[in-house]
Amino acid sequence: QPVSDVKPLPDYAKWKDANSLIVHSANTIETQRGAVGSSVITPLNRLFIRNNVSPPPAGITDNPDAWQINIEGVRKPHTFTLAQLKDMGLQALPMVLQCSGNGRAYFPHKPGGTQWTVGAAGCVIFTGVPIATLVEALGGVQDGMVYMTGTGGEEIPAGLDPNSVRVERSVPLEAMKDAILAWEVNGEPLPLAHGGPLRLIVPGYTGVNNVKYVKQLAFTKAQSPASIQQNSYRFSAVGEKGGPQHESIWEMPPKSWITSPSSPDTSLKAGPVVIGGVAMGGMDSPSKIEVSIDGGKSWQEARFVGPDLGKYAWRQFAFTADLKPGRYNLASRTTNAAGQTQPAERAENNRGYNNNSWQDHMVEINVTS
Ligand code: MSS
Repeated sequence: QPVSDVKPLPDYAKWKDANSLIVHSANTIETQRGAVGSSVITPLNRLFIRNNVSPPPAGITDNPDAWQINIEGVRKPHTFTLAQLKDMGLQALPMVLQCSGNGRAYFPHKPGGTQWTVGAAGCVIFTGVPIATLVEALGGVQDGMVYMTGTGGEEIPAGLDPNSVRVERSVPLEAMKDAILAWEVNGEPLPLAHGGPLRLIVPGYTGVNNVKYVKQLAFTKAQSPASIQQNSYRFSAVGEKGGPQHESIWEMPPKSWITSPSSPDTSLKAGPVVIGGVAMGGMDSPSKIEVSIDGGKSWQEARFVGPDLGKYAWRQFAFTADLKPGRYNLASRTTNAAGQTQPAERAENNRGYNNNSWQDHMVEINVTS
């Protein structure tokens, strides 16, 4: 990006590594394609940030153990402090956190919203208490509940949403199975930027469903009335406004992209070139990864580089190609353990959600003698 476009990091994210990031705005910060590294886990100082409204005051993370959360819609509703949650159970969850709008920049109809390329995603380890454990301790979910609804801790500025003062998301009840309430990420107390002191984590589901600064977890009959649930994050046709009649953005599809070489203007010398990237499987492990150097005409199987940290994590891959001088279109395509393969075409939709097209994510390189 030209130097004049470089925006400063906002105060709450000053500790991040500016050289690895693209700052779209104070609340939308993307990881550069080449800054992912090859160690499975994304360092926190390079992890993307997305806030729909400004985060709450930094002071809320000063005394994390005193943070309170209400659990509703169970037989014995209860308010816990974070200190109490810490004694109820412990689960570490390596997983991809990815914004619903990651890859929006590649939609030809130019949807409004942050023009994320590949970097509104990272793979991190959240640690917290399994929600299933809490629910069991509280006598189970009340009869007739179909959704799990998380309520965020910041206030939506007046006038933005007539139906809610809080960021609220509902997911199908079945998502509870592997979900946790997390207070730690990559071994550190959860920072404000990523939802500290406490965050709802729903692995396999897009970023927005992972409610930060969570102050209430409710099992509900209906989805939250908040606009972020009813109107945005829905699959509507291009040109059509989203509404409750459209499918909500929940589960992530399989996806991969090349992270090195990372940019179209990378100039490479002929000879062996290691092509690297990341592959995620969505709701199942990535089980196969292929690379193409001819824009998808032919494919060859690449190998996974790092360990398998479970079905919700991504895996780095590598493929060594012996390249003669010329121009190449590099692409990658993953298949998950359920047999779903990343498609060539994106699923068109008005707001530019869930882009997992391998075509859209190609990198064109120039190899010289
Ligand atoms: N939460 C809250 N509370 N608020 C807000 O704003 N956002 C979303 C999630 N959660 C929010 C929440 C989104 S949208 C996303 S992506 C995520 O978050 C991000 O994360 P990080 O940590 O990275 O920042 Mo899209 O689908």
